Amino acid sequence: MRIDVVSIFPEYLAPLELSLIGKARQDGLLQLNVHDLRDFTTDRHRTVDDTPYGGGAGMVMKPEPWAQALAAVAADRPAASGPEPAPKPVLIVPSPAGERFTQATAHELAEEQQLVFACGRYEGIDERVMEWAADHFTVRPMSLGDYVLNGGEVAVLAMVEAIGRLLPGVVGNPDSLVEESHSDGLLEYPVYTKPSSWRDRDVPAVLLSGNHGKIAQWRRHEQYRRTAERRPDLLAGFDAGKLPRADRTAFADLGYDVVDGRLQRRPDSGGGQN
Ligand code: 6GU
Repeated sequence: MRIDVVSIFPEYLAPLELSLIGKARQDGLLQLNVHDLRDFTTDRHRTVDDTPYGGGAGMVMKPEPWAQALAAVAADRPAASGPEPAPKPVLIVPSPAGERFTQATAHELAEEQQLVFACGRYEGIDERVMEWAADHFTVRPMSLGDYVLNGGEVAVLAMVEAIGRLLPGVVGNPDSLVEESHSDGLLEYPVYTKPSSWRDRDVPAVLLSGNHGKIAQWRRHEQYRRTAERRPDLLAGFDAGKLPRADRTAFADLGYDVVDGRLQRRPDSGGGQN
């Protein structure tokens, strides 16, 4: 995969040289280039922003430096690998006004040949850039969640890590990708290591039992308990159609019944918090 990031703070992306993603770059699994938007300005002050039409607070990023930068990265793209022409690169525009970036999005984007990230600052990028870019890219404004960052750089660090670790060979043991939070729409179960007793706290006995069926069931039930407590919203999308009886009972104990293959919160189940 090839990734290009355009930013006015290229140094902000330095952590992408570390750890798993840095290793993937060294190993040639990921070709990642960071570009300084100011290199695509033509004025003496390397201006990238201006005041907003219609008034209001803050500054807006000017369109022309963005068009120059994006045209440059689109022109310098990987050659088609087969008889078909190379697909359009995906232009990801980090923004709290974007579509929500999820684990499913990460999987989808991990299949692409080229991703380009356009890091906005200030109040954002002139909207016409996204319209113009649609001729050269599949444009996807993306948000990490319902809070506001000062710019797209931190969001790009998060998205590149989430996508990069899904590329073949990046995570050493691919089994680690199977049993992690969100891989099955639920939160992950709690984990423990040695010593088995630590500061008067014992590891749950079932994990020391050697009974792999019991351990798998306990872990599933812990996933249900955690998800019901911390992220009850995720349970609405959970396929409860083929659950074993013990799992239905576990959900019943948490105040959820299975109705037409979906979990339904029992009205009288109290607690009040979920
Ligand atoms: Cl992707 N960008 C910015 N600037 N703020 C955000 C965000 C992205 N996701 C949540 N807040």
